[in-house]
Amino acid sequence: MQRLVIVSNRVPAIRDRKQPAGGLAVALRDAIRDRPTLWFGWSGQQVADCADRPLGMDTVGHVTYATIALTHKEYNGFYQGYSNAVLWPLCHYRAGLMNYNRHDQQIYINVNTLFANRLAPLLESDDMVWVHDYHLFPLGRILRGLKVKARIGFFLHIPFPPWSLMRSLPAAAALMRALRAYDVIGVQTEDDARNMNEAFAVLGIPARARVFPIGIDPDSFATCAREGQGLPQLRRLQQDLRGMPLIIGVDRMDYSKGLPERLRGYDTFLKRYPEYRGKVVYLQITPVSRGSVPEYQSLRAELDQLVGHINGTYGAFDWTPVRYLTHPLPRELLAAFFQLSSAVLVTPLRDGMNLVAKEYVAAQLADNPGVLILSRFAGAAADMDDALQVNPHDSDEIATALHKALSMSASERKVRWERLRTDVWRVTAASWARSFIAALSEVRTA
Ligand code: GDG
Repeated sequence: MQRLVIVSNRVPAIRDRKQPAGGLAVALRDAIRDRPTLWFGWSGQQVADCADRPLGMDTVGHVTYATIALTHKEYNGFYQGYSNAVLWPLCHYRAGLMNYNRHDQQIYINVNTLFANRLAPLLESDDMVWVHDYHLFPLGRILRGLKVKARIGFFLHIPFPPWSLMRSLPAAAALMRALRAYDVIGVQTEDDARNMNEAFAVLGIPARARVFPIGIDPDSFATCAREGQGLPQLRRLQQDLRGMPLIIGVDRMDYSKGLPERLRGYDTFLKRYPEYRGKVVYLQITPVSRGSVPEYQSLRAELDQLVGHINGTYGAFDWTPVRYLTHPLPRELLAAFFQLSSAVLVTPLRDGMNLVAKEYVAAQLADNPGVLILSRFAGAAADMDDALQVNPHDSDEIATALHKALSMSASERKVRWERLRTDVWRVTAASWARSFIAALSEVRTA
């Protein structure tokens, strides 16, 4: 069996190498179960200068992890700067939030070159190299420049915008040309593939993006929900609810997730349907992420303000309309909260896929499933017609969907959930990885 080489910005932390917890690691677990694998990427550590940074090597079973530290300067320019403050907003259709400068762009190229230089000597010609995400767009081209002959594939986890928007990135054409080095280019949805292929066509680049939608491991998430039933925090929340329905939201704190829009939707809901005041609880779990990028700091301030406004306007001495957390909860507890809730709000303005939507479906029980309220602009919406789909910019539509979800008959909830469930169990993390690897293994090496 050929060796698989995974390259991603972050490599699972040492404590997660036996039992992965992160999304990418969980997604790939099945695909690499019995395949010799090398996983290369950033260790998560920052060092003062680049003189002394050996590759960290650690082998667990048949997977070898090769990691490298970044300097503070590289972390700021490559990760916080170009990846998260230029490519992330642009790919989420938010060119106005780009914080572009040539200096960070050069550091981005430098770090991709560093990755390529350190990875190339580890590669063999019949390896299958699978590069992940926007941090590493140019990696394949640089590896080819180092005469790497192995097959190299690339998967983009986030959306890809139309060329008319993409070209606001000064180096957009170079970035597109770099993609040509990959033997297989994968994206999440038909929309993303259409946009990327349009850009290739405009630039006369002979490359083609294909769709490989990602999924979750639904059995293991359902098991999490079962295991969470014994947790004391679940019982405490249940007692606290005193029979009120629970609405839930779980998102990294990111402006792509439509959090202010969602809170405005809930505000409109309480305004338009006063009969729900004092009769419903909305729990929003929003672990802080990328907290040193300025846009994320202003998002946090906006959310603090909106939550305070809603609780101050509608709250009572014995009722808090929004419960808002900014720290992560254990996976089993999340899954158990999903099962307890009557509805979930997943309202990104743009999202590559959105795994929370799929996890919510996986956590439900057949006799009393909750309702998925889902933005049309999440990649997941393409295959989830039975969710209540909303435009997150329209707070009235969110309010109407909440009302519909909380008043929906059990039979309609079951019918919708059964159909959503079929899809969540059909396209899984394992099937995603298998089909990408199959596509890569069909490529003939040069
Ligand atoms: C990127 C793309 C694409 C969240 N809070 C907690 C927690 N989470 C977990 C969720 C879920 C994961 O984090 C988030 O995944 P998403 O897909 O929703 O979003 P991104 O992080 O933006 O992921 C996205 C994905 O890559 C895969 O290709 O779907 O579009 O943006 O698993 O459950 N987990 C725990 N506690 C929390 O508080 N344990």
